[in-house]
Amino acid sequence: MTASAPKSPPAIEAAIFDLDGVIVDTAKYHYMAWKRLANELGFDFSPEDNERLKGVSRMRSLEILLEIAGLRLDEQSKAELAERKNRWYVEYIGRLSPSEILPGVPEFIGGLRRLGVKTALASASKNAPIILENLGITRLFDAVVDGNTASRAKPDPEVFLLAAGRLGVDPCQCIVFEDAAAGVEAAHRAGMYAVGVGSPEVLRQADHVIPGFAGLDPAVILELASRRQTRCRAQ
Ligand code: B16
Ligand code: MG
Repeated sequence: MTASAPKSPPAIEAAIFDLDGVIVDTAKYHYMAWKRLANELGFDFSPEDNERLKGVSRMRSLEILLEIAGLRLDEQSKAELAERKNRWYVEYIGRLSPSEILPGVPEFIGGLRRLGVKTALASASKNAPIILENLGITRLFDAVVDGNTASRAKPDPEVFLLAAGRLGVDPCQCIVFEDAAAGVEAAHRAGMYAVGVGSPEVLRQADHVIPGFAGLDPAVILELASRRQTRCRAQ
């Protein structure tokens, strides 16, 4: 019996992007709206507290805010507060313009698409479609999966698996770009290669960390991910 040669990992065929913190910094608008709500309720909410809300669903964010204030409310009051915060947030993001797209993002995604890679957006935000419209980049994505479609929050892998399904690509041939630790964990649980966007201290579990997309060559990242992907079942 001859020993079979080790199988090389399949090439990356799709790239899946988180929204807030990867494509655009909407965290500052979430912060303005949560702080306004906290102030109305009689307490303060700091930028450090806001870090805990990144990548977290709207309802879970409210629960964290209330935990910080030591407040316990019934479900109906929580739903009303979340709705009030969202009205302010939607007002703020109504003024978003293409100038707020993070540096290098359109060039990087455009480059991937020219190399034949499919692209998807996978965000916890129920406002993702309006944000993409206001930034003028809806056309950069073959599929959009957001908080309206996915019911389970990251680190559950649902949002990424739905995106891979929409693109018709095996999860292990997908690369994910994420700024939150919970998102990196979700990508790994989906069997995907995870690139952290931001600080290596926060994104310790990522397979690779980049500070941002400016000047980043899509071919180099694809080559790296294709070579290092170890989560394919048949490998
Ligand atoms: P919405 P991402 C997340 O976006 C934000 O990081 C998080 O702070 C926010 O609570 C969540 O979306 C839900 O947003 O209230 O608009 O539905 O990072 O998953 O793109
Ligand atoms: Mg994010």
